[in-house]
Amino acid sequence: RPVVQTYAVTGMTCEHCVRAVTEELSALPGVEEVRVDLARGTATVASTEPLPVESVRAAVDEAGYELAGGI
Ligand code: 9UX
Repeated sequence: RPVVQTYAVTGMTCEHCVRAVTEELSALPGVEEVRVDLARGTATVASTEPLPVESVRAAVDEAGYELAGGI
């Protein structure tokens, strides 16, 4: 079954931010589903294997935002 982890992402303020983060995280190997909650400032990722935090950080950075940590 998938591994589900929620991360705090800072800097997202609109639906375009949400889309950018969703697309970058979705491109990581093994990711099956991404749900970004703009109001909470979180991204929840379901993946086939645990994701290296540095991969998640790099994806969020690539989108233009900052990974604040795991929740
Ligand atoms: Mo919306 Mo997000 O115009 O950085 S894309 S604020």
